[in-house]
Amino acid sequence: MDPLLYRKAWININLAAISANINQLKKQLPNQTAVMAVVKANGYGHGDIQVAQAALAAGASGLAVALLEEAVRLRKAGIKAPILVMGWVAPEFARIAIEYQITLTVFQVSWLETFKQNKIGQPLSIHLKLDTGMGRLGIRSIEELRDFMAHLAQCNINLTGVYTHFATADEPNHDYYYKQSSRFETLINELKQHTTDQMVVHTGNSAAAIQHSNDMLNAVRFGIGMYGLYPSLYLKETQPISLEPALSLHAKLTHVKKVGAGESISYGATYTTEQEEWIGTIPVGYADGIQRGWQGLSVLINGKKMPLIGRICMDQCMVKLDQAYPIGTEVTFIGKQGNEKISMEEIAQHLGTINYEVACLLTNRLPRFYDPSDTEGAGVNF
Ligand code: PMH
Repeated sequence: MDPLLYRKAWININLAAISANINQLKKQLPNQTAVMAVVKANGYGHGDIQVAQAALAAGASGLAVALLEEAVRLRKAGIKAPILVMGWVAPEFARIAIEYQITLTVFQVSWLETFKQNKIGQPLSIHLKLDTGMGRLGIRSIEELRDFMAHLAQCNINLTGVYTHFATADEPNHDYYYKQSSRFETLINELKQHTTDQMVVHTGNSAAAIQHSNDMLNAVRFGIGMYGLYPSLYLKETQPISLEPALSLHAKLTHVKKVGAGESISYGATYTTEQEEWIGTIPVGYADGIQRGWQGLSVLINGKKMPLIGRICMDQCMVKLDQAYPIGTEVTFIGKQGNEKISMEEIAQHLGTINYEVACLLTNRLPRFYDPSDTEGAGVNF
């Protein structure tokens, strides 16, 4: 069903860009390294099901999410590819993972004990998480690993993969990356003493996949780069790979007026006109993910940058126009108009955050469109 579009505000997702980004990475990776598409958090705000389908069609061999809920949602949408849940899932829900053929991330002996007590008939597939320096989830020492493997032997579980996650792979200095890599190797060597199972061994996120392509073992977990966004400003500047952003965000002016000098705009009267000015009203606000911190950023109208002025409201915000424009004139918050563009990175810098957060915080109130004819707003008629 098409989303309702009574309000003139929407997101375009260019799925061809998702495919192109996967192909760019694949060109750089050794043949034996597969791509897992990371589609957690509603595909970083881009739409999990649509991105998953596009990624699989472009040659991704599996999917990764954070929550069991996210994995089940993909299965219910008819997606058959392997899905890894990277977050911690309570052992009580292992039955759900088995029912939907979803792979869980496991690394705790206590987890295995609860799982064993629940006496489930069919085997569960898991990937073992090793914490080599992220300090978040996973086994850290050889002793813990031995203990885990001893308990695993008593469980109806297939160990189908093992992985770690890098904390600094997006940086120019690789020291910590190498420290983590070497810890991983030590733990993997120990693991091989305890099992002969065929496992998918994977370490890399986008940054590691881009900067250390030849170290990437059996698979990479490609998140931010798949969406055409760089994992850090350093990688955006150095561009070791060419990525194309998939998301653009647009709206149409709902009101245009001329105000006299010395008039204030929006809550708190934080902006006061210095002279007569044309002011436009746009029907998006912080409930759409355009946070109050966006005040002072620009939007594109008529191919030109114009500043958002005054406080951003819940559902609306105001822009200073360079002239009168008709109601219904297109406004671009993220993306291109003519020769100008506004990137998620520049928004993130203004907000003091990262592009990941800008994308993930765009709420579901903004409808997403995937048809290529919509990518220039052409398919959106009002
Ligand atoms: N693997 C794991 C375990 C992750 O948590 C993430 C992203 C990825 C792969 C993909 O990383 P990329 O998007 O940089 O390619 N996780 C997060 C996070 O927890 N906070 O920001 C990104």
